[in-house]
Amino acid sequence: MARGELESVARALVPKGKGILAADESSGTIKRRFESIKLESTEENRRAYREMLFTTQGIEEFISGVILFDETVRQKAKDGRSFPEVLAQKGIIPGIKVDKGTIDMPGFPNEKVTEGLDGLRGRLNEYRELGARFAKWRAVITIGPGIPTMTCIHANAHALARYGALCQEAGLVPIVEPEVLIDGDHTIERCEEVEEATLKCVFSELLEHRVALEGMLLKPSMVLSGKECPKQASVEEVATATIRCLRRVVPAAVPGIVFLSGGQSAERATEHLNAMNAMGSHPWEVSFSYARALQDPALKAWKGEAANIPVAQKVFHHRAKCNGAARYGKYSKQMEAMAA
Ligand code: 5MM
Repeated sequence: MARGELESVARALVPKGKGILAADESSGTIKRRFESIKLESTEENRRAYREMLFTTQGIEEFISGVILFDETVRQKAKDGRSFPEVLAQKGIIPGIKVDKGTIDMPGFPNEKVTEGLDGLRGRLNEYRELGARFAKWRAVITIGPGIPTMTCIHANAHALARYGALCQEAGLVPIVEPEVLIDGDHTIERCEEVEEATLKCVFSELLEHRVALEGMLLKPSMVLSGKECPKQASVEEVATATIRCLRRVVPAAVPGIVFLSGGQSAERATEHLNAMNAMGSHPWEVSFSYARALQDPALKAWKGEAANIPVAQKVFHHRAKCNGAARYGKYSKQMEAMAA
């Protein structure tokens, strides 16, 4: 894909009113999600669940792209169409998670590095053939006593840049996801420091590796108080700190920022996105690439039962619509009340 095409796919993923559905849970993660509804994680249950999400009527009004997992990109809907075809026929861009998960970083207790660079060039070419037009790689940064170390931040930033360059070579838009975890009792101020140091390093590596910033998207975590922090920041404080931090370190050449939800409740993730967009215009589009915050209520409504598909799709449509409104800063609690 020429550079111009990468740029137009990147921009097509972040139009006003829309964002990305992350449905790229790997086998271990989807097993944990299904355990919460007491459902066995069989290949057919995973397929049926993804079909329920992807065939929700009208979802394309709020969803620009969907990130798939290796198994899902090869699966089919009941009518025989592959999932990438189902999505593309709705005008939704199919994407693919290409990292192979995290491992403990040797010599650096409680820190992680992401694997998956070996053989990546070949896998990217295959995913493009299967219909993917963008990709995603997640790095994990943990806050704790004495961590993160700059060595861990640097190792992860380097891998993200290598991945980004390979994606662009293969004609796939890279979504670069450095997740600063919400786990811990750290303050929002500490989170902001770590987020800033991480993103500074990530963009320095991306530039070193000649990744075209116009043809990529950033998927960061928001600047939040740690889950166990006694003082939880308000919605306004989170929005202000997150935008302040991103404005310092994310070049305006990047077309969009697509946040992960990272364990926030579905409604809180929508409120935070809304508050950021209500602050006014920003150098980049401020959007979403949520997994749990889009899916959790629908998963609970579905419970693995075919009879619950209509209600689960209604719930999923509602969450997508709320986040679509948050893209304009026009979400309100009334939207939840009306749907309830
Ligand atoms: C952080 O996880 C990403 C966004 O999801 P949330 O909005 O729930 O935070 C997500 O794309 C993530 O990468 C997958 O759901 C899980 O991936 P793994 O590789 O951990 O199964």
